[in-house]
Amino acid sequence: MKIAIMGAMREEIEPILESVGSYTSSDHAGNTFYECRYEGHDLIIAYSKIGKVFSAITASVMIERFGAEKLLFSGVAGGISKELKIGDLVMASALCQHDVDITAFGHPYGFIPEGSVMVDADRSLIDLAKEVARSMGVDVKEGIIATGDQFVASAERKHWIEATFKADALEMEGASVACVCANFGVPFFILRAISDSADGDAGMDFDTFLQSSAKVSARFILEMVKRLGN
Ligand code: 4EH
Repeated sequence: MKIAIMGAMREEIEPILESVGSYTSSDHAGNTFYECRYEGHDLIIAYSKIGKVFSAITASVMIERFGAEKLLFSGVAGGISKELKIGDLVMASALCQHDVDITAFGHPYGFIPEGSVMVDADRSLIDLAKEVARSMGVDVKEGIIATGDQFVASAERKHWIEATFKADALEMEGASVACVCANFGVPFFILRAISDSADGDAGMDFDTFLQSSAKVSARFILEMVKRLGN
């Protein structure tokens, strides 16, 4: 099976590239795409750059040009839920765009006509992740991930996102990737390890924990690939 693995930042895919052995690379639409064989699968790996627009481009290219049949996202996130500490894993059950606001027309926050506030992730990939978590002896929380083109470093904004969307974690790419995959009919899975708590300390914590948390997420994603059937 052709499996896409994407991140937003170079740091999020570097631990994956380091683990897969040899690969080839090609440039397209502003990204570099890495291809390799791994555990009986064809992998296509890339980082998009930060935010909803760049991540939507990359996911679209992985599906349309490279023929990805499933897409796994690996990266870091700001924690909202008190259960999520730095280094903990969270997988999205559903994702939303916290920065979409056409409430002036009577729509709820996050809603775009002919779309939906929440996009559900693939149930069988979530179930697979639960099995992988059990066999690795690690904890993965399932929750709502809110996405927006903002690095959230304020308790006030974080609490608004929590109250409005019941979100457990936030980041800047998951919902756009989810939207692309849902519209192409490609099953997707969004995994994040917490790098900060999206409050006043977020900037400093992020710099401290980006690399270590990115590794936690990458390691788990590769275990999932090993368990994916053909
Ligand atoms: O890709 C962006 C990165 C931050 S912006 C979203 N990623 C990390 C997840 C994330 C996040 N998103 C929003 C972790 N913590 C977050 C938070 N709010 N508090 C960035 C980072 N470094 C350099 C430049 N931009």
